[in-house]
Amino acid sequence: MRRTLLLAALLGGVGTLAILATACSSGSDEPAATSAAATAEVHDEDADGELADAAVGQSLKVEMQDFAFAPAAMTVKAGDVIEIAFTNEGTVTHDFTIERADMDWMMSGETDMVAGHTGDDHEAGMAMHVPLEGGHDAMTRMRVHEPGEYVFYCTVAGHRELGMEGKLTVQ
Ligand SMILES: [Cu+2]
Repeated sequence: MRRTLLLAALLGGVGTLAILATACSSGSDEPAATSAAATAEVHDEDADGELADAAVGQSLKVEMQDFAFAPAAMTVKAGDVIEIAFTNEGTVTHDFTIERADMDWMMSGETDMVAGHTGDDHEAGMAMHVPLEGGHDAMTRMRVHEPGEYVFYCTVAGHRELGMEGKLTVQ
């Protein structure tokens, strides 16, 4: 069932994601407070291993801070595999979340995510969700299919308002 949903999301693209997003209890203009509902399964959107085996087109480093992202603006190419090394340099838990995008992503290599979280928050309408405790880090790969401007932010209550928001430009 779960695998079918994820596969449908991959194959169906925007339409399916929109349906999943409709099921999300939070609107796009307010932080989602759904990360606690993360399932116990390991994030496995890349079940066929395609992202894991693909050549990396660009490597980025993103710091989560109390309370900002550095950098707060990134530009990548549509269809490229982007490897992002996340580090939470802050003292409290933060996350990197993209709510709506036609994209694939996966944890790659050593990850150090918040206990009980796996980043597999698709049912909550999130396209990508990487929660990290202070001082922890994670390697990820992602690929956004459609050019456009996407917002990323931290879903922890109040953090977005304090400045934890940024822009991902996909060309
Ligand atoms: Cu935060």
